[in-house]
Amino acid sequence: MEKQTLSQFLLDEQRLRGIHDDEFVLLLNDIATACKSISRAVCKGALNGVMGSLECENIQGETQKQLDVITNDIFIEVNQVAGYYAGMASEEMDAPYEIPVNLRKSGKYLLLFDPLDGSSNVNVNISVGTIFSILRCPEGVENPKVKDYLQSGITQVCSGYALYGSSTMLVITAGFGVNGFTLDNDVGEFYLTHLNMRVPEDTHEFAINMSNQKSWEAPVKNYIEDCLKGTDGPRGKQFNMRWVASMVAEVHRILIRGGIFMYPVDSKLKDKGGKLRLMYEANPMSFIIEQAGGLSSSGRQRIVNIKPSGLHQRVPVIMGSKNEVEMMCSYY
Ligand code: AHM
Ligand code: MG
Repeated sequence: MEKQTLSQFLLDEQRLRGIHDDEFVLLLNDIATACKSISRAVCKGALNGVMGSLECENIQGETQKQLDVITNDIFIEVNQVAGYYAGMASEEMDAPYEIPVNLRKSGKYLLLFDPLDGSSNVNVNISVGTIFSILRCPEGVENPKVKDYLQSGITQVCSGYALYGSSTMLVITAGFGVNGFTLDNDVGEFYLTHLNMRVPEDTHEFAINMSNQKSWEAPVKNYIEDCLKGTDGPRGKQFNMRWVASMVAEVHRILIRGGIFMYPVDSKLKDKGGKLRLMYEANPMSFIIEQAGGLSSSGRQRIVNIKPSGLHQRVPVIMGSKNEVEMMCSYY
């Protein structure tokens, strides 16, 4: 079979399945262009002299890396030109970004993103990624305010991530399954390589930052304890553990071979509500995982059902293989 580029794939879906309008196909091409550009910036590594930290912190009080800011600018610049968006919001910006007046074209959508997730890994040459979520802009709103962005994950039109790993990949869903594309650097195009990705329902692999163990809440402690008992314990199997500290890499591994990813709330994070951000990380990744047949929960409810109360809100995250997430949540 001929190799299909991202655009050819989307146009085929439009023609054969009647999904996506022209604007949506073009909009995803712009997302892909921004990710290609970020991929180049990340791949150049120390050659560009931008691997260090900046003096400033983002709204979450985290020290920003130079690349956090550079990739944030790339994502805005590439995606604002065509006029699909009424506004944008990012993990790296305190307030929503207002589209400059000369570029405003009554865009239908809102773009939310984390331009460089896992950026603490960038100095040590470990995979990082970009995560994005597209929402509809409420009808009649031309200059969206924070409240216009506070929509539950269930309303997402599209979400996805780019993984800058040993190869660069773009994985997307628009509510019709999940498909993965690999960047051919010689041609500068994303090609379809992973059609209709499905998360295996069972797993014996968990991903959690074990160094937080003493601060977890009881259900998480009990669940992990049972996993660690191996073949003699209640789970009756030997578990394996992985922790990249890069959510995109973790979720991608789970899409390929199954697993459960957890960033629970712990006593250190209690006031914040968790570590991961609902709008930029948890919701877009939940949409992907659920579309691939997996589950995503805060432990107490489906993440995409959470009614957001703030743009930078944090939530506990448990996602991955269906049967394992169900098992984990039964400990709550
Ligand atoms: P970031 O958006 O500031 O990079 O933080 C999110 C990242 C996730 O990719 C990853 O799962 C987690 O933080 C790692 O946390 P820890 O440093 O506690 O291992
Ligand atoms: Mg992040």
